[in-house]
Amino acid sequence: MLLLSLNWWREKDPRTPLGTAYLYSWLSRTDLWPMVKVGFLDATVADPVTRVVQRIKAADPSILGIGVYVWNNPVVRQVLSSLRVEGYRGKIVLGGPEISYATEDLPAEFPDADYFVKGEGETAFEEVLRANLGGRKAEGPGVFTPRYSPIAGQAHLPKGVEPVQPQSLPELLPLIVKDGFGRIELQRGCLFACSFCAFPFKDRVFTEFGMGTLREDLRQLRLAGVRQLAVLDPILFLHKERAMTMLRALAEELPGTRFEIQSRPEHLDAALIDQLARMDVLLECGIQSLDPIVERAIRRAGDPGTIDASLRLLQERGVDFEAHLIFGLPFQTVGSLFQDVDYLLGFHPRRLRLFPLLDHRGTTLSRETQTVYHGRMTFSNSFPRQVEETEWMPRNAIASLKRLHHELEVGTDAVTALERARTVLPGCQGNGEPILWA
Ligand code: B12
Ligand SMILES: C[S@@+](CC[C@H](N)C(=O)[O-])C[C@H]1O[C@@H](n2cnc3c(N)ncnc32)[C@H](O)[C@@H]1O
Repeated sequence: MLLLSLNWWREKDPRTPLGTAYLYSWLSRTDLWPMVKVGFLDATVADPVTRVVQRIKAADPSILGIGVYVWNNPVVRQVLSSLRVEGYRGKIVLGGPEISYATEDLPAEFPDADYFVKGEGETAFEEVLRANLGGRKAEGPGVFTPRYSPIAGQAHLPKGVEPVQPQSLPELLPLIVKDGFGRIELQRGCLFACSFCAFPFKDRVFTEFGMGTLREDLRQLRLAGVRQLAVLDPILFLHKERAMTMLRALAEELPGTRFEIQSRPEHLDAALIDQLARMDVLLECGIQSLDPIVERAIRRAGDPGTIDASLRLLQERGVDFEAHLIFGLPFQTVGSLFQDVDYLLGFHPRRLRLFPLLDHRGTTLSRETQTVYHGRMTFSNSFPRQVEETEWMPRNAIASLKRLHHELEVGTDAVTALERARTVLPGCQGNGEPILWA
């Protein structure tokens, strides 16, 4: 069996993403292990399709598993159709967020696939292997053949059962750590339902992994030379006591390491910020918008007082943090966006990031663009589908904001980049009276 990843190319990324590494580590603990041979084929979306197809054909696996994400969706389709044209007869299994979030259109979109796995891949992929070995059709939660209808519902690990952490397997460490950089997942899912977000897994099942093996897993990462660790979880600070235990474990087991951790500022408190200040941390604060009208529209409400207090404390304690905003959201004007920009710059974040709204398939917002916002929001047709114009933000303003986005991403100083942007963006001085969100 071959696990193919088609990655978004970045120099620093380890060769194998955790999505497929988790499938391997799970299978390694099942009774199937002696009967299967698993290989990774890690390529990037920039690699020529013909080369990827050649490599798959050379391995000639009986099962080919692919993680489908927004950045590789069109490439996966090209790879699959070339593979079939070239006579590949093995079973093709697709999983990942683009599959988890899709609906009835899947068979038409990927006519060459044999199975679609929605949700957590571990047990569902195991079922596909068992079925293949037993000469039967795979079935069960989250496993669909193209003819199965409806393609709805997701696979999850049974209650109380946790995934097998890839860092616990020595053979995986060189694949998931590169030049001292690695990633770790400490919980699965997210409890929130922000309308724009395509966070796996769609049905909001949320599991916090137990801490039984945490320290040992972190020690393995230290032995593998990790000096920079990205924690993938969006709401790590939701439960403060647990978050504090995790932070202490990270700090003690991986001394001298820089941690990249996501947080909604409203989930932080003084004790957590104190602990963060003792560590080498980059906190990635997803703000998205602080305009109450926009927040209501995207189902993202954070108490402004708590957000303000957290940002103030982060600044005071010298914790390095990024602030993220999205532009092109429903009801968001240029004035509203810049009100947020100016407010956030007051806390001197290490980096301000402004993302163009992406229309991710299967999200509430994507559905709304076909209903309540029909004709009021326009997106590009290429992947990922980016906002181009909204009733509230003109096309030329969005085009300028995309240039600003790129400038900020390549590290242009925020104040300089924003000053330039302001000269071409009408309405960026705010909607009138400054609103004190706090
Ligand atoms: C690491 C990461 C990246 C890396 C990419 C790494 C790479 N391999 O190329 C980087 C930093 C480059 C990146 C970039 C982007 N990312 Co990103 N990223 C992530 C992140 C944080 C972690 C992925 C991960 O390892 N998850 C942990 C594993 C265990 O979960 P998983 O991947 O979903 O895998 C499980 C299942 O999906 C399934 N599965 C996965 N593969 C397979 C394969 C088979 C065969 C089967 C059966 C099952 C299966 O089983 C796995 C185990 O249960 C996720 C958020 C998250 N926490 O998941 C976002 C996420 C994947 N990214 C996302 C987005 C939108 C982006 C960007 C477009 C952001 C932007 N605005 O530019 C860019 C892409 C570049 C571009 N401009 O197009 C979205 C994807 C939505 C989608 N539909 O694909 C996510 C979900 C974040 C979000 N909430 O919006 N990203
Ligand atoms: C990987 S996401 C992490 C999101 C974070 N968990 C949060 O609190 O929303 C990183 C950033 O991508 C941006 N982002 C997420 N979904 C987006 C979308 N649909 N369109 C554009 N940007 C998006 C947000 O600014 C977010 O903070």
